[in-house]
Amino acid sequence: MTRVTSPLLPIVYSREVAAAKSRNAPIVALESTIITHGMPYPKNVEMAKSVEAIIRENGAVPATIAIIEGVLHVGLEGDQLEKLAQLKHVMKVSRADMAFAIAERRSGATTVAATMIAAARANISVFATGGIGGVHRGAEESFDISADLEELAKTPVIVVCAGAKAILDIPKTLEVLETRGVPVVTYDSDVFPAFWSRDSGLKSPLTLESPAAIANFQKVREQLGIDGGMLIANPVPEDDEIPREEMEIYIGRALANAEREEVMGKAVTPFLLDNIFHLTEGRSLATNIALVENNARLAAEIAVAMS
Ligand code: PSU
Ligand code: MN
Repeated sequence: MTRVTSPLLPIVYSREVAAAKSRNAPIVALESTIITHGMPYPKNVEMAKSVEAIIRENGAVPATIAIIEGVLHVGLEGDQLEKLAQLKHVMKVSRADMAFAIAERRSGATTVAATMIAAARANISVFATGGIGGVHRGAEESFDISADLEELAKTPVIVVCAGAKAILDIPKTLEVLETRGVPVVTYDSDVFPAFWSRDSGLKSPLTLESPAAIANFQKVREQLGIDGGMLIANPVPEDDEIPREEMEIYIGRALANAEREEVMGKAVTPFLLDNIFHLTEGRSLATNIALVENNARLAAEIAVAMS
């Protein structure tokens, strides 16, 4: 492990990421909440390892981001990844509590928002995940809007996802992204995807058909002095999708369970994902893994095109 001290917070890089940084090789950031709060062990660590391998196969270097006992890690060694995937009481860390986890020497898994903050600090501009957080259904009552949206508005990282999780209010999520000036680009399709399904029923605000076009779009944004992030939505492969009508049934039940059990705040997303996993008898997890792998491939291609 190589310790690199900056004028700001010290970051510990994995050997592989430190080497990639020194030769200016393309790097793709990965989040860790999806590992600790999004999938059960051991599927979570299998997913994390296969996603890293896919990024390498496509010419980039993976940097899984997490806080381990108060230290911000960008890139994890194999044993660290394995340990993280087995942790029972790890914090789910977003912008609000990222510094708290570090100050209090806790371990924390980074959400999309926190991973973007760390990636930007490490000069990594492409990040692959499953689905971003967004405006929850019923947000007009609960005010539950993911910090991921605000982070996309201000932090200059390209986030590759499979759309917004269908458990959310997707039209409202797109409205907030538009208001906050975040480009939403669907890869190779006119329709915005809904995580487990290829079609959310909504038209995509923008469409691009190649990693080179995405890299060029980002270049022009920079030339215009437009900062902040951009969202690339990559539809789940056809063979792996669960159609929207079918997902709606499970989502309806999961939302009713969450309401009955009065689940609130940051527990909502992990609760719904776990509930849907059981309701679909594991099918949602297979789809989730397939879409993250698909996003890792595209993110690596974009990182290569930008370098
Ligand atoms: N996508 C997944 N699984 C997950 C998440 C996303 O496939 O577990 C996580 C991400 O870390 C995302 C977070 O940032 O859920 C959103 O949580 P919230 O809605 O509480 O902001
Ligand atoms: Mn929330």
